[in-house]
Amino acid sequence: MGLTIAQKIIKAHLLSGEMTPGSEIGLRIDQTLTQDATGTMAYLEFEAIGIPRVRTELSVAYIDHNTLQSGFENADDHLYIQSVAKKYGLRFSRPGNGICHQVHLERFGKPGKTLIGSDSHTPTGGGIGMLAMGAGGLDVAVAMGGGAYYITMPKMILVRLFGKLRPWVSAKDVSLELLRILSVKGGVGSVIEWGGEGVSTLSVPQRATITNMGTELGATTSIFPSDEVTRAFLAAEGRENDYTPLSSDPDATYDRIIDIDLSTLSPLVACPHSPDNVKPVSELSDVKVDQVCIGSCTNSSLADLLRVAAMLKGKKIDDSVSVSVSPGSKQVLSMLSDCGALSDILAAGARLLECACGPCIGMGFSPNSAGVSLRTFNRNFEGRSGTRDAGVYLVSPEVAVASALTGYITDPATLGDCPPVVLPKQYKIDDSAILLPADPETAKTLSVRRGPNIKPFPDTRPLSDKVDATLTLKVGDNITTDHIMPAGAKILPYRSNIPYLSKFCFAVCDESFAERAKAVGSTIIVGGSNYGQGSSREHAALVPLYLGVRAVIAKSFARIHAANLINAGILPLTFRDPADYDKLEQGDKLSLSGLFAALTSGEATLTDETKGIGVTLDCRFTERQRAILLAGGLLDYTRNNGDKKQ
Ligand code: MIC
Ligand code: SF4
Repeated sequence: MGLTIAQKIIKAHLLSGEMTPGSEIGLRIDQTLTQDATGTMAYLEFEAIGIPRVRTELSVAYIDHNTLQSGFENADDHLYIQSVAKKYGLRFSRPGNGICHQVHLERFGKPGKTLIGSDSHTPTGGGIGMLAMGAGGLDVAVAMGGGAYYITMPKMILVRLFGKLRPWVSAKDVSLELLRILSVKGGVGSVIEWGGEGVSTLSVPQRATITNMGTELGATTSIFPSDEVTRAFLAAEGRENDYTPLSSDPDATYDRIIDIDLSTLSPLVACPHSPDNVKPVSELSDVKVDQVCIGSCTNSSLADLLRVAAMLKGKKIDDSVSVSVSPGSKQVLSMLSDCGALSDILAAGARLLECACGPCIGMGFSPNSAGVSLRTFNRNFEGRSGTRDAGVYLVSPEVAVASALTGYITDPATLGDCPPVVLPKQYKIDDSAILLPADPETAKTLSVRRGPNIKPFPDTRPLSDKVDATLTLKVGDNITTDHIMPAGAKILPYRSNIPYLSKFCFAVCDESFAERAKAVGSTIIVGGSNYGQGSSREHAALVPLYLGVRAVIAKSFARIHAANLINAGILPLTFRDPADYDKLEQGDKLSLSGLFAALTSGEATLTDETKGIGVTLDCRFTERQRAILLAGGLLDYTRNNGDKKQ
């Protein structure tokens, strides 16, 4: 039987398991990436595993999230990561060099390779035919040490593209259209593969926008074929040797096929507070706009910003709108500057921010109170921008600029002809901001710089047979990791300080949660479906661990978060009958007994002591996951099993 693109890469990297959807597989990982907000913890974990040098083909540590240095914390963490990279054999991308996903695509990604990154938008690499997946920091640490990365063998969804995008319609609209069709949970357990004759009409930056936002569907990853368009992109980056063609077999089979005719799409907008709350731009023309942010790993390529510059050339941004532009990389910024496009952007009245995540993660440029912010980003979860009552709308660069010019959400087609953008035959290559590691001999003599912000990993404990706990928090569907462990400029500097971070756990939903959890000492959280969607931050598991959370019971979980809970030694359990969710109330005293037997039988009984009722829970885990849970988390499991000797 023929294979899909993802199945081919999986087959070539399979270390354990069967390629049957639903079963656990272990993959050899060729490349890893980290960013600084998750990287500090990932490298502390890597150090704790105790391996002298990374064992991947390539590992890169990027600094792109915590670049606002309003105290010593972020600067200290940068130095820590820089010193770790030098000692343990990683490349180090300096602050200002760009957003990890954009830089990795430009300088390091290779078709057919596996990549995991401690950032949920790592699937951006699927734009050049990589099997690129987001993972928790601990999983990345293990992979850096040469260990396998485990996922559930995904189902395959093929999105067949026909036709060609019309002027003013962009790759972002393709992503939003798929979110409209599938919702934020429609991709869970699947790889989204892009095919059909329309693929050849899309450039690599457009493909990367689309694979980037596959994350918002909950997909394991998204991937495009590697074809002549990929070759031309790699050649323009001076890396034609990294090209390999890659396509699915003609007789490959898919679990689902979705057809999208590119020529029928119109500009779309994701309204607050979810990326799947999608409406046509034409329905939103009454919405007054206060702020427009252009950038993020979704839409900050040279192609995107050349379009922005061409649209702004000779025009003025409306007085009522504040506009920021954050180029995705130093390469993009420098080329914009060389060709004069940057001057067009500045002359129109936009503010230039550094090449980093910036406003996307609430690192500055928060909107005014109750403000309307249009962003070319990928997430618009409540509070993420740093302003609790702001309304964030996700749009293409074209809609962003049109709206910045008029002050209202605007269909760019009303502006007349779409200015053409020509991509360069050659990108400007300057890797001077990517520092190389020391050679193995010198590395032995180097020490790691650890600032006072770095606090120890939270205490773990092996699983006990009985857990008595209070239902300290009950939440609804689609709870994001931004709810569980908010980010933003005020909190992000403490990503290596779990005790401090814990004060903000769930603050978006319930400000007193952290206090209550601490007071009761042992907590169970109850959630709805798709619990833990969004980012890969393992802090959304480590902080609950610190606060005494022993289990999360939900209708269903997002992939990376479920793995992070297991890695932290917290039980992710699901309701056998989702209707039982309604029977449990916040404040109830709960108990889970006979857990060792439950791990074997796959079924646990929760007793609600307050109500005097029992509820059946699904407790099915793979042998490896059971062993991790019993050991008290992946760190203890890895240490006990001597994975470092691999
Ligand atoms: C995000 O977009 O939410 C982040 C910030 O990039 C996260 C990682 C983090 O929380 O540090 C992600 O997507 O994984
Ligand atoms: Fe950075 Fe935003 Fe991309 Fe996350 S989604 S990596 S915060 S730009």
